[in-house]
Amino acid sequence: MTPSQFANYRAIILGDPTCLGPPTTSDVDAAAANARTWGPVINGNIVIVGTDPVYHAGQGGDTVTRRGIDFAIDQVGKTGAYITLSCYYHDTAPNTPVPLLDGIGGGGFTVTGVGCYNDAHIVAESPALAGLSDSDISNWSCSVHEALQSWPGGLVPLAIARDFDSSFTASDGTQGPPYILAGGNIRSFPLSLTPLDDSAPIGGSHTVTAQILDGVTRAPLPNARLGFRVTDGPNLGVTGACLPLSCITGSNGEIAWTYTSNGTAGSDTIQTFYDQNGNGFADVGEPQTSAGMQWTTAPSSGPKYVAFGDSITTGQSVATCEENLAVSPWRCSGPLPGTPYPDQVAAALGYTYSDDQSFYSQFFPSPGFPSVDLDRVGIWGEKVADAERAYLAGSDQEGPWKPQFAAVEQAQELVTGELGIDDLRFSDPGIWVGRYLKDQLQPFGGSRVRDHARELLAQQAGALDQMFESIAVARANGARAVIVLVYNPLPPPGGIPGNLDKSCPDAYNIAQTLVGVINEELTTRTNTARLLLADPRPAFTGHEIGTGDPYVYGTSCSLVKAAASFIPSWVPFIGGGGFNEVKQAFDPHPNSEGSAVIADSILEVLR
Ligand SMILES: [Ca+2]
Repeated sequence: MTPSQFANYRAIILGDPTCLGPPTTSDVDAAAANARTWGPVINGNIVIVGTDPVYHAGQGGDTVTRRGIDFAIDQVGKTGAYITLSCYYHDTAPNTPVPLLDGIGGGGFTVTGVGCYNDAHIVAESPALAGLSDSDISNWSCSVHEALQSWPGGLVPLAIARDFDSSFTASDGTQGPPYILAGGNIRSFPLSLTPLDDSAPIGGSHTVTAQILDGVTRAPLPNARLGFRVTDGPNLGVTGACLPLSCITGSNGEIAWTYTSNGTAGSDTIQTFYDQNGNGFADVGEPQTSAGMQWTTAPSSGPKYVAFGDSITTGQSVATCEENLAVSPWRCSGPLPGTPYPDQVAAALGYTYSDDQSFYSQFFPSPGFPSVDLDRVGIWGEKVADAERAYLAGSDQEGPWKPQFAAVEQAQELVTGELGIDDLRFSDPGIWVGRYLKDQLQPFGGSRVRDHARELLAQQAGALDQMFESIAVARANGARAVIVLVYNPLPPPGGIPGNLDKSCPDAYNIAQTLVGVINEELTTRTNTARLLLADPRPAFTGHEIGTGDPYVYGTSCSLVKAAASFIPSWVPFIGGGGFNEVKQAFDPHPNSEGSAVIADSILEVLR
């Protein structure tokens, strides 16, 4: 199942199979195998139980199960979780990781066996254990099978194995490792923190508010000195500020504490403690509790729409591409003969954009940029290998403009694009003629073209990984991402009635093989990453090179003519005269109509 399928459920329940284990059961092992798929989906109430309430149904366990499941499903439109560890970790060694929980709240749970422990104590208020008292959950023989030693900051101990050890001091000052954790609708008592969990882009500040109550009267406790610290995560040990500055509570029993992210993404655990002895440390026995904070890499501002890719994206044609790397990140300067598809998508979605090609050439890597909604960063002839190299270097090889993948990571609302077809030497008719055409004429023609294309593609697996990782960053910003499949610009055999050029079917077959290999790869990766896929290929049918109403600039599918020109690439030969005419005749780039149908294929999947 995919994350979105898990997210359709009201709760994920991994119940107690009546004290099985150790070891774990096959059902739980199956859940552990894809813990990072379903775990991050959980955004509702969570309860994690380190015992076997089903076995003890008659001793209060039935209520624990019912309350826990009611709690998990309580938030409409969210996915909660009720998970028991049953007896899987009974008598296990200290600090044993729990792979089953790796996807929850940033992961990092460890447990220890506690023998057969019977002194259970509730240390927070939550519907997850509503109506139950310490005596209801104690003396089950055994009440506790395993206790937690580490867990993400957004979860709060609900019940502890009191006095098993002094590894943890609860919000009421009692000691012992927790064996029931909860997240969501829970408030530790009498010392609590809000918000219990939050997230924000790196670099910002975050404020938590602690409140301490009188454990008996429940009235706010004044004159209490509270301490704060980040005990785990990227901002471990950070200095923050209290309000009031003294960190001593007033009549409302509250202190706010603010700290600033150091710019590293990750999950912080923020602790507050009642510093009863005033030594600035959280001593054993001083009430303490914690909250979680997720720092994300999402920038606080960036373009709404980033369009990456190769020359299909740039809007140029062979005829108008005046190669000038000094001034143009699109690799071509000069007027655009057609409207690039990203501009058409932007217009349809109401994004503002600039037609001024000089604008991107002045685009240095600057976090403050840009002021327009569309950042069209496709580069003529760009390979995914080029894009990866530029990204890793932090600057483009050919100019001062921002690497495409760095731009992708800033997208706030939408990313579109594709790369990779040029890695297969699609724009290199020299290899078509020198290698592919020859192979095409072999028995079982085409398979060697495909094998070679796959070989070339396999060499770029890491670059494609980077492309999809950068898209994942944009996804974390909240952007949608659409991968655009590559069309075949050449007419199929018989596509041009009366066409007598015998090389056209070979040219078509070679192109079809190359396009097929990259599209297969892009489709697999797009589906794995759960992105959207736009397929403009059907719209190009009947509008290929040489047809009456072409959506591309080329006019001839004659590979023989292209061969005759010994074309090194689609970029025009400077001062090339007749060579340029042949290249123009074979030009595969989309004209305005071609760009329009690509734009339509994107808009269709966004609806
Ligand atoms: Ca202290």
